[in-house]
Amino acid sequence: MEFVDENYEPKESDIVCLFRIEPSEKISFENAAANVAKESSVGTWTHIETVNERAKRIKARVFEMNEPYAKIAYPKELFELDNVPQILSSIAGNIFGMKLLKNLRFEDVRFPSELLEKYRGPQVGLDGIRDIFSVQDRPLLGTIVKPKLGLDSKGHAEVAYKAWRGGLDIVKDDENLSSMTFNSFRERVDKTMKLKKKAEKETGDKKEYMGNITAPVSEMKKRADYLLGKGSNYVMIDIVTTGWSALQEMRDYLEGKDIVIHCHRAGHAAFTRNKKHGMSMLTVAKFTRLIGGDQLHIGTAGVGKMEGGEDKILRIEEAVESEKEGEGENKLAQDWKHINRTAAVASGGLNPGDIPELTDKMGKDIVAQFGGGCHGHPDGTEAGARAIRQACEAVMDGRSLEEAAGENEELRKALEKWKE
Ligand code: RUB
Ligand code: CA
Repeated sequence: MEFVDENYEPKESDIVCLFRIEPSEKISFENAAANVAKESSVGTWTHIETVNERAKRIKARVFEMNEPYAKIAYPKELFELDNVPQILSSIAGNIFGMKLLKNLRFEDVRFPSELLEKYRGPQVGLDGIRDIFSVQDRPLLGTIVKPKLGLDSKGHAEVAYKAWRGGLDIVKDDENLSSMTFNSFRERVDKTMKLKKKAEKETGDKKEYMGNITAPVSEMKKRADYLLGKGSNYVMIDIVTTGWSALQEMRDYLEGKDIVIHCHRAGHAAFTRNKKHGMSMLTVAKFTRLIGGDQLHIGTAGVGKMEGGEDKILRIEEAVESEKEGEGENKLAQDWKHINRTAAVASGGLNPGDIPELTDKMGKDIVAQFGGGCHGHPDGTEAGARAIRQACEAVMDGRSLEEAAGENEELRKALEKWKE
């Protein structure tokens, strides 16, 4: 069986993948690419007598090589189209461990229409999220209650209340906060939702709380229902640690409930960070949008505490927020058809002084989150939230932060604390 065919024209119904391939010393690039196509579709390491006509027909084909990149087309028959774990067991499975390869990175993917049709995508999506808050013309602003762990449910709710009062739209749990001995999920939800309503009354603005429901799936369902019962429009899930099957199951479970799924990506960098090996965050983002994550952490172009090149982050933003991705070299452009847009979440080490650069690069269609950059304000959480809101408003009005700081003490103190 031949796995390289540069004359092959990928069909609309194929899944197409872009890989970055580094062969081991023993073999050529072409041979390495052929082995990726082989092991990820129908073949194995040696000639086998059981190969039938179907296997020959549905094998994957390397159809374009631009060393170190290769594009591989996978006929749809290789997949159970509505089963993301199965799809990834093929195209992102055994191949990463082959001795014939020094490094292998799954860079990009394009889904065929027939596959898109099997998925619902985000239920609320970026546009629906903007409608929840009636905020169209600025980034949505949020905070993560800090310390990550340590506060009891009462302390948690009070911090959340201060952040809302100060002008933030969204308050979220941290990725490792679920139901703790000192801060149980239900008690936290009760107290936080109560103060959310109070903050809404006092400010006249819509506020939201993103409770972290991360747990085994059966428990996540109970926790999602609990949040819904308390009037929440949001759930938060750590999608890497809970896994693709969990996200699929939860998206199905929440169908018709008009709830936003906030996807935290804690753990992604274990396999997305190495530029030569693993799977790109772009690919993670495309699968997340396909399944139906409404909000996804994608990084903070140019600023912040987390690793991730600016170009890569802007490419991910395109993948989650555009209706149709633009064509380009070493790129697979998706037409998202009926799939709603996912809101890009910029988070990780942000402070109010970062807002000009952040919005200049990522635009205003982001959910910007500030943990330490809110609660670390010298005058506390409420002042921190005010400083964030003041910075955001100044930037949206085309004014410099320095100018706005002249009129706003909270912003002035924030800039002073976090100046480089
Ligand atoms: C941010 C935080 C989030 C990070 C994760 O807190 O707790 O978990 O955004 O990183 P802080 P990423 O604002 O204090 O840094 O968003 O890159 O996945
Ligand atoms: Ca966090």
